[in-house]
Amino acid sequence: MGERSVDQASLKMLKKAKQEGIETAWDRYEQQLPQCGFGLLGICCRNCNMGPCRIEPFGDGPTEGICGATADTIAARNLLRMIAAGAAAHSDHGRDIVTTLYETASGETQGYEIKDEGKLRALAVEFGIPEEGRSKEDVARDLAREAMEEFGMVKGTLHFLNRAPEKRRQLWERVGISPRGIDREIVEVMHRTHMGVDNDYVNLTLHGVRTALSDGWGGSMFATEFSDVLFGTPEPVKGESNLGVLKEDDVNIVVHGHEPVLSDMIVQVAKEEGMLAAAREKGASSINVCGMCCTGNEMLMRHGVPVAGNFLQQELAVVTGAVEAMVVDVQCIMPALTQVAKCYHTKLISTSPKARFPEMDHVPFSERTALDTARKIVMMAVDNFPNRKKDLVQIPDEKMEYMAGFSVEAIIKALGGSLDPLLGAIKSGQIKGIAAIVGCNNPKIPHDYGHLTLTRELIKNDVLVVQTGCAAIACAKTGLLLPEAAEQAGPGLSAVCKAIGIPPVLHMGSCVDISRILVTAAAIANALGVDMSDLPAAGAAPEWMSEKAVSIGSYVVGSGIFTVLGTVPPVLGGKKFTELLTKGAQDVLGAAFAVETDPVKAAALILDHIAAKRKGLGVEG
Ligand code: SF4
Ligand code: MSK
Repeated sequence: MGERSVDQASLKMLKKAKQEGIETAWDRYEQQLPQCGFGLLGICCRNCNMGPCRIEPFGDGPTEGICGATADTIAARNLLRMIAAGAAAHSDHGRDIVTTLYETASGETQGYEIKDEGKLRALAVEFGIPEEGRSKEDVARDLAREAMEEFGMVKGTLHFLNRAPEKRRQLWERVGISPRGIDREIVEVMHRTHMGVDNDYVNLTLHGVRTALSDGWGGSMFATEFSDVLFGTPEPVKGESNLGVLKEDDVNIVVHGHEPVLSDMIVQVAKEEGMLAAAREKGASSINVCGMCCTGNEMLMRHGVPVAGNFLQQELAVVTGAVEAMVVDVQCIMPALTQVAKCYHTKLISTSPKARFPEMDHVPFSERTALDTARKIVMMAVDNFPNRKKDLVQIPDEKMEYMAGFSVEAIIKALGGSLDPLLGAIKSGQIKGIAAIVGCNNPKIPHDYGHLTLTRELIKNDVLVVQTGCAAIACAKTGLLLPEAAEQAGPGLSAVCKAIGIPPVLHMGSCVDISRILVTAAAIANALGVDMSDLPAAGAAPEWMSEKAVSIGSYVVGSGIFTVLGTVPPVLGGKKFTELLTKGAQDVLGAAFAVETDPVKAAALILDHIAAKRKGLGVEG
């Protein structure tokens, strides 16, 4: 696996980048080698100015920081801060969506409407908000207020915890990790990890899980559910993926980041006749809006918008020379884009007050003027079309059809109105279990190799795979998200997919939409009358890189689901802490982490785990 990517389109663009003297993340990764051993092991600390301190991992140097903090304390504190950052990112995204719903219901936004009134009313009932005989705007305002309070709530625990099985909720209570207000848990991480506060790695870990749970069952779940209310609950939809979706004759706009609030408007505005006429005037045939990373996932789930690629393809999209504008919001946007764009004509446009980039154009976005802002941005792209350096344009041919849009509601609909057919298939052994494969790309692993190998191994063994984020885009690019991919599945899974007309790999959305996976797992556990830790289910992040992934992994394990990481987390310097994450957690949470960089071996671990859980449920075979 000496190649940088297993994706042909990316390899072509990497070759082009090299010819044109462009550095990419892979080059910069190589420049970093060898990476700092203390950092890799998680045993350097900068939490106070007596430091920085580092622990000598081989015992022939300091075994404690200046304050006496041990390797386990330092590694645990560092991981907790990663969880806090990840949970904050997801939850701040969630809060923005909740705020947009509130402002929309108050008539203060431009271009938004409540698209799924049914879901709005169902959520209102769930939160105990009267909805009968009331306008959807009144209900939405009350619901959004209630949600806003959950971020900083002073009493009680998060409402969405009620969706979890009784046994899981009791466990959280018993262990003392039922999450309270989302902001509170994140603040408490920062307090506990301050010099001289929580120095017990076990106690720290428990709070880390609690904080992560406030993301999965709080911030992320709000982001997903309220996005559905505002933009519509996804239904199966077809589209195309990979860099080949860029069009030679069109104005190409790539929307990149995570939040759908602006990109949804850009998709809408790019279809306006005035915009299309302006594009024609500049010599283009049309306007082609494509997605990248999770903004792309949000758009493809609801509109079937083409997706140009996943995380490690962001620079490569610019290298095609065919992108008039890359519009970014928040998260996973490489600052290196500004250097790459200098060699082409691409306009990079930041839009969030939270995410500015030196030398990038900034068009401030506000929900109150969303349509106007979207029009301004689309016009900037249109005006940039004549600036294309034609000799630098090379769009790879590679593109592939996908089927996405598998919200929980869409899965239940595809199953004929209830989860029963899925439960029946699991009990009979046609489907052995369910694996969630999620997360990023990371130049430490050949791009997409981890996602594709693990997914293929699992479906071949009759494990239904559900995906989000960049993992899902990797599979979209290879046709694994098509019903025809059932041919690559084992006989049982293949038969189920063919009978229902679904792919063996279900795209459930963006990173925050892992909350959809939690809801599905909880519903299955509830239907079987068991805890989530009893399910023949597993999580995996074969190519993860972001702090959000640390939070995700922690809430998945905290929800009782065994999780395999494909890149090594910075914890190994804390030996007892690592032992806790990979073994001890099993006794407390009913699930633990495994680290396995070889996706074939990771699949074997998951298959063994699923077999053991099937045995536990008495559904062997
Ligand atoms: Fe060193 Fe302790 Fe300060 Fe960390 S908190 S930098 S280990 S003295
Ligand atoms: S975009 S968090 S690289 S999955 Fe959600 Fe992809 Fe990971 Fe960002």
